[in-house]
Amino acid sequence: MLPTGRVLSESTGGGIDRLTDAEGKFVQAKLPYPEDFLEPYYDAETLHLHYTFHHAAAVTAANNDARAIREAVDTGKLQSVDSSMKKLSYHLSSHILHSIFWTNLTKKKGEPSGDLAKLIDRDFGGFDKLKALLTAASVAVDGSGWGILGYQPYTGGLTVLQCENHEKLLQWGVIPLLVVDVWEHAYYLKYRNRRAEFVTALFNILNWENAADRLAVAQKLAGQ
Ligand code: MN3
Repeated sequence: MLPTGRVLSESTGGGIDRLTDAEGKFVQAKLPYPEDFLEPYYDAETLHLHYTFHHAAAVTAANNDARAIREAVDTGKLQSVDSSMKKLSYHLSSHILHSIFWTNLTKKKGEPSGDLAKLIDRDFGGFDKLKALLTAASVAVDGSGWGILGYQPYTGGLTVLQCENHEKLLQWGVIPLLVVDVWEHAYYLKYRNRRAEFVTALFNILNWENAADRLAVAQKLAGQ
């Protein structure tokens, strides 16, 4: 099925992404489009490597981390469990953000509408200003990380985060709506060292309908 913007899992009744199977093991959802779907802005080779190796490795590692924590609990050998907890935070956050990232991309250039556009106007002063802020946050990440537009249920508003690695510099509770991967693996084949060019290009394929769907789910979860 090709993405139309309505790509949240039907199996969860349009709720938040389900990242595990029935046994609770982390699993990678299928890409919602063919690997060359986002050309020329996002090239097929990068997408292939990114999804098949980088994202998949995080899923495998998160399962290993979760198993190590469970074994430590079962055996009472808790001396080094903190290391597994740190790794799970890193790998599961990678799995969550990558899973969202694929659904945040589409072929059609668009802009926010409806409630999402209204909140963007209220919280940032308009789409152009949000675009400038999200771009600046993404381009300026120290090392590897993400720019994130999220919904903060404790305030009922939108927020832009600059996330280092996959799990640092966050606010508790924030539900990501739209995420920009600025790890070098996300762009280096095509854009080389030109991260800003990649982020600018990405705005041609951001799926604002998906972000709007995610806002509706986040507000529902928050009871707002
Ligand atoms: Mn990545």
